[in-house]
Amino acid sequence: MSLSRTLARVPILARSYAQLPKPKEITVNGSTYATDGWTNISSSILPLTDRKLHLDANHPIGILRSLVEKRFSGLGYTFYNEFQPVVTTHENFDVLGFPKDHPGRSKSDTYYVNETHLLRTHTSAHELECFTQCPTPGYFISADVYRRDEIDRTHYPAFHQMEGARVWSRTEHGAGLESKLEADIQAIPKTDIIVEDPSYNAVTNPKQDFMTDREAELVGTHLKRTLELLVNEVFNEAKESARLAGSQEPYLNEPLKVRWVEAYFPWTAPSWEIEVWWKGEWLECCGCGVVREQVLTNSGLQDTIGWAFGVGLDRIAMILFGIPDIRLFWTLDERFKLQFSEGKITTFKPYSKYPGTTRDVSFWLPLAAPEAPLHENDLMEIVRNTAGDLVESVKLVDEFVHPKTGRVSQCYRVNYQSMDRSLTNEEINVYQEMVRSELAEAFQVELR
Ligand code: FA5
Ligand code: MG
Repeated sequence: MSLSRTLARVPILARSYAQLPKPKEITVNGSTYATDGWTNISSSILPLTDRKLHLDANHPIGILRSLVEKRFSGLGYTFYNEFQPVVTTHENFDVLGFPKDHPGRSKSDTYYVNETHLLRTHTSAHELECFTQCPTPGYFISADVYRRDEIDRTHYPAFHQMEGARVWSRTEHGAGLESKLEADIQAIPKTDIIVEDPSYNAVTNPKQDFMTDREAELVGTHLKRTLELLVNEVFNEAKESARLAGSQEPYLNEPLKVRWVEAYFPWTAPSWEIEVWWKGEWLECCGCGVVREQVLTNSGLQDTIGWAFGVGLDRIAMILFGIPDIRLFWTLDERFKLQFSEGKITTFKPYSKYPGTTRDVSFWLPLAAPEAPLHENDLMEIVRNTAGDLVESVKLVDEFVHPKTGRVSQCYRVNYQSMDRSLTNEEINVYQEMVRSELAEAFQVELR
């Protein structure tokens, strides 16, 4: 874009979004909602809710979804892929037992449509309706989810999750429940993955009282073998695709290794995360656990036991397809899109590498906390609303307290880098100036 065209956009963009009168209504995926003091969905997020990348059979996210669904078809699961991203706070938080003061509920972490509706922050928001209506013992849900978050190569405010769950009814199986669980575990296809599973800790990660020790052990084992199968399928495909692309890196000859780590989620107990050993690092890719009785009974399932998990698809797809930056999933550039097709795992070939340019913004925070104190996610949002996907990352690089005045100074470094073209210094300066004035206006910081 030429500088004159960039500048022509400035008067519109440079008006502080914090100062703009809020529209009375907001339309998301064709449904209109009244706004209120909670509304904080920004103009840069709204269009993403229509993209449905997980349904695009030729997009890496859609290809990954199909790969997993194919592995699990015929094993007793229903696949749900069409849920809309606006859900109620009840579905996203209350039903799952999130405490009222859980940070996930705050306006700085979550995009609210209004006080009662929000953009789902995870696919677990659909557990209630799936447990209620699912005709098979298990289900998978794939969907786009939204979180106000930091900006870097592996974090983006919109990403994708795949939820899985499986239940067993005590009423249906009666005294045969344990043998049914054992048989279902036996029926899971075997893998030769190496598993590190430190012994179960009843104190730090206890089972629920409504389950016997044996039931908890069997449900946990079914969950673990299922996720190991999923990981095995996906990461062996990733290796195969790297080999086909000509890679001879040593990790390709190592056996696949995972480990189970204790975790906490309000609606499961015990809870775990599975991590995969990948190119010399443990990669966290999924949270899971044995579903709490309350969630099942809230969904009308009496005397039922089961498990649930939630996998982040984007970081796995980055590995599977060799994609270096999470923003690339959202590009409309044909040079990205044309590289991928249904059912095929191929390694991404960078079509260009444009250098990044950094700019620092330093400021003093107000001494007395202003009405809305500056949260790091607010700053991320201002930068993103101003410069969109031209922002590769934003990092706090310096912070100190003035010894005499007690004021806090912060310095953030913004890396501007386009995925599709070279940026000029002039246009970066324009964006940076807008970021500075937005910050000063919205948060009363004193620029330095
Ligand atoms: C959850 O979202 C839970 N709903 C998972 C769950 C489901 C637990 C069912 C128990 C039962 P968590 O916040 O850890 O958990 O996110 C799950 C995965 O999403 C992470 O492992 C990670 O792979 C991915 N993820 C989280 N934040 C981002 C982000 N900003 N960008 C890309 N991927 C992300
Ligand atoms: Mg996590």
